[in-house]
Amino acid sequence: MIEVTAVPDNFAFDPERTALVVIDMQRDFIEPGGFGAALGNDVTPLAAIIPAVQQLLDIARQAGLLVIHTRESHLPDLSDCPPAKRAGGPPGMQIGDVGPMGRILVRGEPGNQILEAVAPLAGEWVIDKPGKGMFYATGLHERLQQQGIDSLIFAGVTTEVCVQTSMREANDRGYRCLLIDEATESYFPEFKQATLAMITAQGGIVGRVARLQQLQASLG
Ligand code: TIU
Repeated sequence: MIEVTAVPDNFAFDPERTALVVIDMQRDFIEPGGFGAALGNDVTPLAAIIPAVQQLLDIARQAGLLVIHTRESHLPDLSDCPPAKRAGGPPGMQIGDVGPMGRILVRGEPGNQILEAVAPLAGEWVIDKPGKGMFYATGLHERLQQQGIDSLIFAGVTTEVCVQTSMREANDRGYRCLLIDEATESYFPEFKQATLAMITAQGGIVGRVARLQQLQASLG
């Protein structure tokens, strides 16, 4: 077992039973000129985590971890998009509408692609998810069980939305969860900090948080 110094206490994992999950590093959320920016968000803090996510990918690949990438995406006919979710967006900028990088959150559109800088390698899993959480309507839990995965290391965006939802779903399914601080970000810095605090409160009620350097040190 590998032991990582983390908050609130150490995170122990077996690399053969652990996956790195990189949540929704898609162009529409992170690039200037994408959907996230068009909604008025400052994407600069999100783009700033790219080097840390690259480093984390390198570490995970070298350690032989299963690597999983997710995208928040819907089918072109929106049959997997609940009307209530679609109605949550402002008029003209709802899921399926034509945004600055193609149809918003629709599979196959330019804005829905993972950033080139953190692109999946052959053999890595790419999970298209219609929800915020990575387990809803994806079949991912069954696939992870088949692989014997019991621990998950998380990165990606945004911390309080798709990352936190996925961690909570994972926690409920019995996975031991670690979030890497520098490899996740929010459009709202205070929401990131609040999320780290609530994940690790009460003895790590959702999971643990470590710095990239702490993970690196543990793998020697
Ligand atoms: N990936 C993800 O977090 N989806 C979002 O819609 N996040 C927002 O913060 N809006």
